[in-house]
Amino acid sequence: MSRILRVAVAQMGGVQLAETRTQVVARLLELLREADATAATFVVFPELALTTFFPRYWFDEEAELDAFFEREMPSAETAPLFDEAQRRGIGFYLGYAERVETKGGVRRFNTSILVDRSGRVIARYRKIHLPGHTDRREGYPFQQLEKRYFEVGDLGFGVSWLDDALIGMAICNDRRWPETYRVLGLQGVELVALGYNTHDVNQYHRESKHLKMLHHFVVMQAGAYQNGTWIAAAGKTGDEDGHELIGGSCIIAPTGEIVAQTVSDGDHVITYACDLDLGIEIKQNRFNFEAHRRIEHYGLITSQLGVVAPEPPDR
Ligand code: ING
Repeated sequence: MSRILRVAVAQMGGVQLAETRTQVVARLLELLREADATAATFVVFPELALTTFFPRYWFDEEAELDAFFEREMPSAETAPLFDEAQRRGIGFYLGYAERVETKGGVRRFNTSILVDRSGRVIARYRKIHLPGHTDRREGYPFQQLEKRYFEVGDLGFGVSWLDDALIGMAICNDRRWPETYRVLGLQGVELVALGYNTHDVNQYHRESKHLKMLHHFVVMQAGAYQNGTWIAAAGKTGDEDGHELIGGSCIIAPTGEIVAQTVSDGDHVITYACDLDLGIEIKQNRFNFEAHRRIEHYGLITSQLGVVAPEPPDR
């Protein structure tokens, strides 16, 4: 008997700068109800789901920046989402900006959590691949200051059992790096939940919308197939204070096929009955790591950071 997990991807339209946490949580609650109406038992919300994508803005004052971070999760504003999910017996992935006070000082991460169907946080992930820059880029259409506002995640890529599904987490730019999926794949991941916020234009060079969407999908389809895992990707999409975020929220099978995809750029739920055993055949044959990988030849992947190429022959 196959293990079927009814997964919902809860895509959000833009979160405007002026929207309060309470207003955003009301939208998340509506998405949760819509997901429940499709009999989903696991819902994936986007990256930084509680706020606008604030790394597009430069902040001089720490207090201004901290307004976008959560000091506790659940908080008073987000507790209704946890309560409603627990009442409906639904687990979820939620992306948000995490602020932690430690003996060594304040730390800030681009974080996601995995919440089980009893409303308990069973796993936390802190984004590892932070794109963008730390300095202010005059003349750019928007800033991309994740490297300035967040620390590199310190929890690695992990997997957790949510009922009988082995779930891993990633966030946005992580989806572009094959290492993300392979480290999760080496832990037997069956579903990678990820949220993203991707502007539909690049800061520094023109790129067609076609290419933006091709890159968005191809990296996840490859990651799914090469590791025999499902991927559920929830975007924050559409207009955010005059900036456009791509849509393309989707659910991808371990075969690499896109089985469900949004065609809008607003608040929208797509659901699919994911057969978690679909990946077994791929993991036992085509990508049977134990039988086919040759780690004795992969040393450069973890020992060398950047490219080291031989000089070209004298011409
Ligand atoms: N956003 C973008 C992403 O990886 C980006 C940044 C866009 C990097 C396009 C490279 C190319 O989708 C986040 N939040 O990581």
